[in-house]
Amino acid sequence: MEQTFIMIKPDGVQRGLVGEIISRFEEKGFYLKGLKLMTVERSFAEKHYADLSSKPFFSGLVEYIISGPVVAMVWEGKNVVVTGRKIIGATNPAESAPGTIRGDFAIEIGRNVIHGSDSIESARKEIALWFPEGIVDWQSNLHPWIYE
Ligand code: DAT
Ligand code: MG
Repeated sequence: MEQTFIMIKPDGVQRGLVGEIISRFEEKGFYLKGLKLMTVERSFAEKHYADLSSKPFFSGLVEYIISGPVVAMVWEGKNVVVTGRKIIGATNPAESAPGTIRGDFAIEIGRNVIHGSDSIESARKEIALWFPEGIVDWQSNLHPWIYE
């Protein structure tokens, strides 16, 4: 089944939003397949955001991501990449709808609490980067209550 990479950024961890964010994905019906709290080095953050390296905000973005621990996760489910982005909300919290994570918990683009893969291909790359050890293989017994 489809998987996505979700990361709670340092502001989300510092602000005590880890449980709330995990709950939103869990309650939706997605399956938690990977989870770890970690700090990342500059070179790692630069690799994660390599596609944005030419942007003027790149160095600030990297400083922010390395400024404290983050929670790296893999979530699984039907259409989890696109639906995960909907749960997260628009990149700029000023435009994120209420009810989305960024819409409910963030104000500025440079403190937008959470990352989610933007395509199946980026999810594949990001999961490989953040979980080189692999992820736990387990199946939820709730499956027939969530899928028809
Ligand atoms: P998203 O995180 O919604 O996938 P993105 O991949 O375009 O957005 O950018 C990655 C992060 O970079 C984003 O979460 C916040 C920051 N960012 C994006 N555009 C920015 C901008 N115009 N000014 C400042 N920071 C920005
Ligand atoms: Mg992105």
